[in-house]
Amino acid sequence: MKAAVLYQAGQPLVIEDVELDPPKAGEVHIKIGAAGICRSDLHVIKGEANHLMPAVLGHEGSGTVLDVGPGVTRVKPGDRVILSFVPYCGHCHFCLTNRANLCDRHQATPGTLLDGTTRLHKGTQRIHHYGKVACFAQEAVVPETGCIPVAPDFPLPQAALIGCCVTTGVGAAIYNARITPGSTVAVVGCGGVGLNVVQGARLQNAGKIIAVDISEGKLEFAMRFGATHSVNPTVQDPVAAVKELTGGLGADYTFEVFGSGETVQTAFNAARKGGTVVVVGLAPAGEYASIDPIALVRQEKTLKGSYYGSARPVTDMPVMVQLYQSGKIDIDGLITRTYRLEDINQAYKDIDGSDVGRGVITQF
Ligand code: COD
Ligand code: ZN
Repeated sequence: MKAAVLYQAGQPLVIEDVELDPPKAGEVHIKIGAAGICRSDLHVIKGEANHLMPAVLGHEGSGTVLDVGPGVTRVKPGDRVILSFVPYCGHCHFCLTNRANLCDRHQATPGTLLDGTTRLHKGTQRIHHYGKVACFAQEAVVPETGCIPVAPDFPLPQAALIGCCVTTGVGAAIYNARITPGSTVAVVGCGGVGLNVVQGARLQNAGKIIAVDISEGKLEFAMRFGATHSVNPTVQDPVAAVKELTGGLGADYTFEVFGSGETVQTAFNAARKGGTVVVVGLAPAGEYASIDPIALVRQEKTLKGSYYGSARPVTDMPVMVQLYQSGKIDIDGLITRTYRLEDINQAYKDIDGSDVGRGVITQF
């Protein structure tokens, strides 16, 4: 089958034939239907995030079950599924305490399936699976716990986006921050994930939602997704602008949704006394944010991370499906460009385009 393989950071992805072994116990063989172009893969492509190579990237995916390995009970051939990039073991401390997004076994097996081996290879060379999804390919083998069934007619691109940007962004707003009605919110970075933080804040009935982004196009998107104000840091100081829009206080909740030390500082400094700062982005390895410890204590700010929207994929992704189907969140409006798998390098070149909400690969 065809896959986009990353051999070395800084190099383009290579579209080529690779071998995919059949699913083992507890695993599922998937025909990929859609794969989103998320910045997290780009962090790996650029070498800003470390990963075992060679690797098939792609962690925002959906598809149809082709066949299942021994013991699989949750899905059967023909089922349509959202793929979760944090499948879980069900036995570790975090799974047992309702935080499966932090599963120990998942984190201890980067680049492989949960048993520590790969199904992808090219002859004797093994190829790693990014996020246990590896959906920049025609097919994938994934753990059963990474499959969330949807109705047979649920659209595959929308299902893929629920697999990452929707759940990560909306979840950060509703499960992690638990934004309260009428409060003020600032979202630093309004790409695919940040726009979902914006609509998550709208869903929580936030009073003011301030979008902060260096791209005018993304700011326009944010206004369509529920932002009430926009701030461009290339034109004005973002911290001063957020303070001015919040009566000099700073925002009740701020979100960092780009992944850099500088934007973490912006989010921290733009929060009011007693405010909550939620960091969603992963800054490049080795980069640090400088936080004033005095401000942290004397201003009683809360600084917290959020991974996968602090959601429990198996129970919370169906919630996202419901929110979409009842018109409470917009996913259609995010999908601005579709691509063929062979055009994936172009799709990553387009990611910063002002008219791009989310690119999606729909032809494999
Ligand atoms: N100030 C404000 N906005 C900025 C700045 C800045 N200095 N620099 C860039 N931006 C904007 C860009 O213009 C863009 O609109 C936005 O930030 C980023 O959007 P995208 O679409 O490129 O990125 P996303 O939304 O696909 O991904 C954002 C993440 C933060 C999720 C990603 O970058 C990341 O850090 N991922 C690692 C965390 C993780 O693993 N999450 C789970 C899988 S996604
Ligand atoms: Zn992602």
